[in-house]
Amino acid sequence: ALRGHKGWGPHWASPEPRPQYDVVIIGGGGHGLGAAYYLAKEHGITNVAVLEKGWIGGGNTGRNTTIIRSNYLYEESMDIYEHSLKLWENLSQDLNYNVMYSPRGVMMLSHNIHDQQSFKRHINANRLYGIDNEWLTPEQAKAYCPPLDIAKTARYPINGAALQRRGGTARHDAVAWGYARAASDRGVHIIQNCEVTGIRRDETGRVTGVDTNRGFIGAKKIGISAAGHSSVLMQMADVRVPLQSQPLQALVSEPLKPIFPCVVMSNSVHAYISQSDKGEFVIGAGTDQYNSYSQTGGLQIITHTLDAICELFPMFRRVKMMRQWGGIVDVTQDRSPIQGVTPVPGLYLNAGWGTGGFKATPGSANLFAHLIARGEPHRLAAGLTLERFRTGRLIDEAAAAAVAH
Ligand code: FAD
Ligand code: PYC
Repeated sequence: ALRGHKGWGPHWASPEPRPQYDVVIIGGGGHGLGAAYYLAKEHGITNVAVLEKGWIGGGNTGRNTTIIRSNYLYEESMDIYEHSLKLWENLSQDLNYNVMYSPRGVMMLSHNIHDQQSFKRHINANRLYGIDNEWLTPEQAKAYCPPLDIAKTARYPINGAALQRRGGTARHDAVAWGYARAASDRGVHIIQNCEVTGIRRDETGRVTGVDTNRGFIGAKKIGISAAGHSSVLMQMADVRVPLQSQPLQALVSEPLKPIFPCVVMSNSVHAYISQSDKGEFVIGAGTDQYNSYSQTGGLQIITHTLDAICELFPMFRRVKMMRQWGGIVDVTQDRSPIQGVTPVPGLYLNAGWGTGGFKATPGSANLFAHLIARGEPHRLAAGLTLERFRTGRLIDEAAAAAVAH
């Protein structure tokens, strides 16, 4: 069918780097590309380069299971994730690029009284803050997701579920491509195969640019949005950050006819699943339990995850798996992100999104652009700075992260 489509140009330009930019963003994932787009669109700053060591979207943006939701516990989190969810709702129109946002509902299974109490606490907090989230009985959960086994004799019986109906999924690489095209159209330079190897500063300590495998590139301001390599890059500016990098894996099945209408997550048994528009089951696991920069991950983790999927949905026991991969997630001790200024003048950090930053892509990018343009955090991200690790006022979202760490 594609033979009829001739003369399609590249979606974004691939220019040679300029010697000097107003802003250099390190990392061509959704967060970095999105920040460049919003810098141009909302702040009129177009002398911007996004430097990506591989190909855009080749990091966690193109490796994640695309679950989108805003059902977090604390106001600092609800602010940014709900800001993001609202941007998702209109993102395809904004970018004129179909990111296939599908609000099919995210259902989180409760297996014991502890889960139930925790989910109800989240539901109450969300509803008081104007965010949709509701409690379902096991029968209501099964009506929403017919393949679910709710037998009391099941290996992991469920006693209810929390449902966010506005949650859902999107097409991950379309998010990178859509932001790249829209940013490039506004004059942003997207430079792939350009690895940052050093951050240079002047005698006052202020950033002056970056060393790369394509030479020195000058910059008045630098934004780091490099997910699993955030601490590696911050080290180049002599700053230690409270982040650990761990592999997180996912896998997909052979394609099947549409059978799975929503997203289901179970934190207690460590599995989450949805069905892509191609028909594949998209399945994810908890993180590997040790730090690593490997994008492979341990086989025992996904074996355990598939055990759980087969127990929750016995009808899937004979489905074959097709592909497995890993990404490197940057995890903070409170499972909340870091966005803010750093001790180095002109250097801004967006990191620590760990296992849950895909859903945050538009919101985080939008607020990171504000931070870089204005030099101070947006009201909606004001609680997410590095400062909390000094004061001890942590934002513990371990339960809402919903992925075993
Ligand atoms: P990335 O897309 O990783 O972009 C960072 C980029 O920086 C990379 O492309 C990398 O190559 C580049 N880079 C690194 N070092 C350098 C350097 N020195 N020079 C130049 N470039 C460099 N989140 C959800 O909300 N929902 C989910 O369902 C979900 N599932 C996940 C499943 C898996 C298996 C994984 C791995 C993650 C999942 N996440 C999920 C988390 C989510 O993917 C990430 O938090 C989010 O995509 C991070 O986006 P990013 O743009 O910051 O990072
Ligand atoms: O944050 O919702 C999430 C998530 C699901 C799978 C991995 N992360």
